[in-house]
Amino acid sequence: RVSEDAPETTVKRPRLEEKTDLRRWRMLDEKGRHTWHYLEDDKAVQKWPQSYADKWYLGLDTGLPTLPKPQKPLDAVVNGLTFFEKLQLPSGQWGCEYGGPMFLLPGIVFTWYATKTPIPWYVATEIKNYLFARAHPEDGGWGLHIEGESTVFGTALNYAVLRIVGLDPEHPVMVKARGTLHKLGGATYAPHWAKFWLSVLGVCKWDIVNPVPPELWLLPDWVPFAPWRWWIHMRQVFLPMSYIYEKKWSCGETDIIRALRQELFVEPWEKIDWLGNRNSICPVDNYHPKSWLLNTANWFLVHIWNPYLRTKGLAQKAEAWVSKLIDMEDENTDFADLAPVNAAMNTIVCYIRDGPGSYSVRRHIERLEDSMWVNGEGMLCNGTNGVQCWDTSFLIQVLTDAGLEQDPRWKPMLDKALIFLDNQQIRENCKDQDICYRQQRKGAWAFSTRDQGYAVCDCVSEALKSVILLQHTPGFPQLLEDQRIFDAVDTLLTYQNKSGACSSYEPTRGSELLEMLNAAEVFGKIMVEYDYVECTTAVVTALSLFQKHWPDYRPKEIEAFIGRSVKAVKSLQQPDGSWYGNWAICYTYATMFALESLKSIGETYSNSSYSKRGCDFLISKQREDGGWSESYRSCERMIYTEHPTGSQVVMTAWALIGLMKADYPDIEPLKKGIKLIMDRQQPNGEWKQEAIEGVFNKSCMISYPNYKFTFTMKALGMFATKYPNETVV
Ligand code: LAN
Repeated sequence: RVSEDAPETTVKRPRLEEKTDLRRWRMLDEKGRHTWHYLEDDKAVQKWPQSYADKWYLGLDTGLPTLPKPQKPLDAVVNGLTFFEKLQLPSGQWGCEYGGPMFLLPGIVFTWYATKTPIPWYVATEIKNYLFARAHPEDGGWGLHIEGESTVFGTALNYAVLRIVGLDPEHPVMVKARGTLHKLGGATYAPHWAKFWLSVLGVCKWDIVNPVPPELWLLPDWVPFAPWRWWIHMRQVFLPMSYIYEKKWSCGETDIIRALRQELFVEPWEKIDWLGNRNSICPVDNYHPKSWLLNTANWFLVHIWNPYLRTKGLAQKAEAWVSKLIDMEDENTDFADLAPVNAAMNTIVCYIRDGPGSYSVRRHIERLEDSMWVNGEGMLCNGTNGVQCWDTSFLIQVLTDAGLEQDPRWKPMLDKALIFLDNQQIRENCKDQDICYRQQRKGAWAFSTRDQGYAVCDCVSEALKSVILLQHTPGFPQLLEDQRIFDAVDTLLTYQNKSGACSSYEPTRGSELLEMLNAAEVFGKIMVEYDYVECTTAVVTALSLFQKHWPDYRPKEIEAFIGRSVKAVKSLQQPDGSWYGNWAICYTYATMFALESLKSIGETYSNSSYSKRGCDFLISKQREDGGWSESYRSCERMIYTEHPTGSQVVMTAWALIGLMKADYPDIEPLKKGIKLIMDRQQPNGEWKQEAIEGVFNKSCMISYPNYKFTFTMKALGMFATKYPNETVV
């Protein structure tokens, strides 16, 4: 409909080069906030040398030396730490690429385009390089995530990104991608989110977007499907989407936009039946088909509500409330926002509402940088603004598991890591917590940074364990006084679901039936919080550790919490003895956690049928070479599936950790697995990247590059403390 900007044909196209000089990229770490900078000036290059971490992220030679060949598992841990220590950043954390999903970068680039934010040539160039590197080797399209098959979602959006950063439509990569897109049916067959973004660009007409009614936000809290009950990621995306949908806003029409209208579709653009294609979706994109209920609701909204029933007064009221909630999200996160999906959309809302050049827009644009990442392939967008608190917590636990926490060799590294967690603890609740439906967070840690400020129960737990473990190690300072530990525990105790299990950001607030309103099509299980064995275990183990040191603090509640949680973990066990993993791949990951939960109440292989069946499951999946090799397909299909490339070190480490937590009695399978991890270690102490490790929403994979250090070393370290005399060579 209306475009609020004057039509313009002159948005400057970025200059595009073949490549940038990777030796000029630097990652700036400001108290955990990381941003990438390209130094064009030679003097600046000299003044700010590349760190080991920069080189490692960029796939350049780090020049780190060959280390003595490990004789024992503990030597391998020491070698791993010697390497990993060099990657620690000044603030005390380990930066991390967090790529995988292929729908994040488009949101950022479209937002730059819609807000007329210039794209520097080195950014445009590296985005192009990344997308070239990640195009499907056979058909040239892009999928939902880097290992997935080509979809309309991935291909239409990333094709548009490439055009915006300056690619010519006749470039062979573009021709190939376009061919694949057309074979899949073209952009009329895109899922909801893609139709939304393409309408923001003005490549689609808004009629093709299924309704995103802002009025839902006016529903009273008691309504079973009121948005405050939805999983936080869904409601925080729905929020700005509903605002933009309401405005039917599209950015200025340009040559590129006009060209995309011709290139992305199979039909002539002028003849497309926009309204009639709202529900068209390519089968490969349609992981979670819309329910009859949602289809009926959409029909009602489009054909009855919007034309006949909707009043202007109600629409304005809804818009005002949505706008206020967006402001609260921006303020609570200093414009970083929950994740780059809603951050991009909130930026557009501010651009529409506050105008170009406003503080809100400028600050948003700065903050979008926090999620950008550069690696040897090019520039991508991370799933969050980093993995800072999460990875730092695990690294600390590597040392405590390996019994190395008192070794002065690692003291400086651990001191810095502890200082990082000290700085990153969230000290206050959101001031408008109840109005904007936020969970209590005082004393908590986020997955990434305190600025982002979203407590996640397992992130709180892992950080809390790490802090307690270090602060009880002689020689470490008491940075967090007891009250701050109690704050964390108080917050953790708010996380238990009725079932006894824990979820991620909040206890479950709505029924699973809400999945009938899942409009995204490409993801499963997104509408509400579910019971997660991983998160539950983290909380159980954190509370157990806390109780050992502070037996008099809320003892009854903690005891009851743990008892109910472990019971819930047991009830989540599958008939084959495994557990389904929601946040990494898949049965192996979750079974590791479940066995740890059981161990925390003293149940192990020898005295618990749950533990024994979990171990037997893991053992049944061990391969000839001693490793484990589960594939991301397990998450989608919900059946254990092997990865075609064979054993993976991270997967092997998870299985071994699970078995060791369960005191699995036979050392032979453990030795075989440990040997595989040791054999894969490089002479300089690092491990190479293998298949993708993480997942969310059942269908989308995400990378955890630091896991190949933290979990491998944890497995080796646990083995070394359990069997100090075993050499495994
Ligand atoms: C994450 C990353 C961390 C992850 C763990 C802490 C590992 C997990 O145990 C709990 C859930 C959590 C916090 C999690 C939730 C979903 C996230 C934020 C992600 C997988 C990273 C990216 C993903 C987010 C939803 C991506 C944006 C996509 C949308 C569908 C909005």
